Amino acid sequence: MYSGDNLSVNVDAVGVAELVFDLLDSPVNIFNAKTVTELSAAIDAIQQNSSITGLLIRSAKAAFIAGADITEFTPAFLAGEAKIAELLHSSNHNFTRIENLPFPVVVAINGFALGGGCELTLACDYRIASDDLRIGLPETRLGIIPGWGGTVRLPRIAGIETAIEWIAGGKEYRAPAALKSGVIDGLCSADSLRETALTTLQQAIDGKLDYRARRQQKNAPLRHNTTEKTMAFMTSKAMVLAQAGKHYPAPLAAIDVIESASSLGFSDALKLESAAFIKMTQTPVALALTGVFISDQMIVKKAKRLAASASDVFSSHSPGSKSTAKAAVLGAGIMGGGIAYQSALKHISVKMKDVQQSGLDLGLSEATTLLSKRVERGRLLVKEMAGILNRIEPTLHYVGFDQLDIVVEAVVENPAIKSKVLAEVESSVGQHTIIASNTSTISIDHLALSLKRPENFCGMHFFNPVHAMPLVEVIRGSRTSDQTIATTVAYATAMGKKAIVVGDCPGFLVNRVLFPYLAAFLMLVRDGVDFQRIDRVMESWGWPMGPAYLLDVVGIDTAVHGAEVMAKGFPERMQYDFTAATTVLFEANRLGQKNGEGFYDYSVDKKGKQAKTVSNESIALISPHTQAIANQIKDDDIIYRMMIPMVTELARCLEEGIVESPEEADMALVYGLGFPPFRGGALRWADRLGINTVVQESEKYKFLGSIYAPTKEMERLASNQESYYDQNKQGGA
Ligand code: T1G
Repeated sequence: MYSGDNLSVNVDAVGVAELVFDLLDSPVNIFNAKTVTELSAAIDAIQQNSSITGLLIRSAKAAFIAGADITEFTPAFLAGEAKIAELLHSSNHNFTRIENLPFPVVVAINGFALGGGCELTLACDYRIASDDLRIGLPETRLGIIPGWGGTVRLPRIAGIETAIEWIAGGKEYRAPAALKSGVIDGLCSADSLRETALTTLQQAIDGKLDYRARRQQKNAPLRHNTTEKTMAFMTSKAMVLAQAGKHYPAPLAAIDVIESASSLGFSDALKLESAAFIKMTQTPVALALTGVFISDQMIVKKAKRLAASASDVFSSHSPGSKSTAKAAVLGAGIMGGGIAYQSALKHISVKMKDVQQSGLDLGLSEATTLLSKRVERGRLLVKEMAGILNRIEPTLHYVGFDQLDIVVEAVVENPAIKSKVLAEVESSVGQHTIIASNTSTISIDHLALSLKRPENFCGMHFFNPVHAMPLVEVIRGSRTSDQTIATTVAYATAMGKKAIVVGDCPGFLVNRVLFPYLAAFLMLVRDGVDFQRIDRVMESWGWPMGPAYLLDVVGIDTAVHGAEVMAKGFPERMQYDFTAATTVLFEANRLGQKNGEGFYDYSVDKKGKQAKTVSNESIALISPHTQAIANQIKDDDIIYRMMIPMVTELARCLEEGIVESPEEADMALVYGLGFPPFRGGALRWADRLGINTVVQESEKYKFLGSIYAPTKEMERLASNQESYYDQNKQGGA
């Protein structure tokens, strides 16, 4: 009856129509502009056919619909409010037309039904889902709110509390939770989904189910009494503000819409939603978070492509399947133990070698603790725990190393010790075994000097704690082969990590840009700015922790050592010509959280967490090395003085080819350092400010040292008013 590239409609002999989504040349169904247009034409055809008695909507793909096409967002958001209103209207008009058809509409939902995909299901009369359902409204995670009736229909279908939880939280829900909350009406196996949905449709056609009553409920104001409503909104707003924080306005905006629209009929409520949606699209946060989504997809895709060219031991691996890969980690310390745990968790058998039994015991007990926490949180069954632990094989010897696909060296960060261990392991592994060094600063080319097969060697920089930090930097030395990079990326991906390939230099990408930021901090302290104030300012700017706190968490000794390596690598920029607060603390044996005292003092609180308190001792130690020249400094100056060296070093890494693209550069900071996602990355932040502003600000601070000197490319971009991101695609500004 209707046949487009992305969807079609057929009617059977008794008048039951089926609208089937099956996007051409796309692995998932999404609402791109073409699909919206086709849907409109399909509804026209349905409306014109008087023989139809009921409509079933379903997908021919492995998932239902993953929402609006996010790649179309930035140009749409930048096109202005009138254009966005037009786009909203097209889909809303489609959905209300479906909702008002003169016969019942049932949707069969398989797999993902997210964003606009979920909103389409809400416009239908009955929702039947298969067991693999993953449904939700993730819009607030993109800095916007549902725009196709989600804030209006969901509270009217499932109640205010559920709507607030789903929309403000932006999570995906599995079938049992969706059924319990009343969002879906029935559940069945994937095999019987179409039949079950057709049966429901027939019951509605036969008058056994009152679909008209459902429509009435969706069109009317919400029925809760006023006190109940007020309470629900007040408590949820307080909770959301505490959770999302001031930098993420969308969740609160969504609750405001639900609240204001609750006493209105459908079309007025929808107008409110559209207005609020448009407002959110004009925030920098929406552009940044949309950009982060697109960059993330690009990185995942690039890693998948690389992994596919690797030997198939890792690339054949998919979640739940048994990997045939054999890996090993050398050193059962915090990093080595973490790598072994993460491998085992993701179904990869791993040997964990140490020189001491006590080291192995510690590595295993760490893994056990992490697994127990997962069990406590309901994310793992006790019976699965033993299986995971059994995948870690502790050993004191190199027996069986000749059979391995990859070995990760994770011994102490000392070039001499690492070189010795690497040479030793190379003599025990097979000709094709890949050796990766988990180093945070030491040059891969330097470490490769101790090896006979440098082509099989690369860096694999994990971040601490391994299980929690998404990033793995895969470092290509000048003699590393493509195959080595591909297999290492495949391993990192199979471990559930985001792999970004970077070039070899001291600190690689993330630490190379972190150290100038930390140097900026130490200069501010030298110039008399209270380190607690700097922490407050940077945390309020969006960092998960300020620089002093971060240094305490990393370890003052580690930071001092890292700064020495970086100063040697980049003496023209990264050498200090003053006594740094970190050096003073290190000499006083204040090593940070690890020994309970650093910039701050630490004690274990009731929940077993390290709580920080002001330390008069550290202040007394540091103050003789400070000069009160920055007394008048404003918060904005602190931000510029901290951020410009980071942006500049990141720009330099991009120019030198240490990292291939602005997307990877920015996402490495988001995944590896917790750079605030709502700012979209350091280069995107610079784009937003305007590179000319960054260059002008740099000028003000150049007396502080060459970490503030803009690169040639930054100057070029500034004078041509260009940016790192293509404004129309990725919305940098
Ligand atoms: N837009 C554009 N592309 C998308 C997409 C989307 N919504 N969803 C998936 N893709 C692409 C993805 O980039 C990849 O492309 C391929 O599909 C397979 O995805 C008005 C405002 C659905 C959980 O936030 O979370 O609706 O790499 O490899 O791991 O209210 O994709 O093959 O070229 O990630 O199985 C709300 C976003 C939009 C969902 C599947 N929707 N997608 O994960 O496969 S806002 C979302 C995802 C909205 C209305 C509004 C995931 C997935 P390529 P994949 P996966």
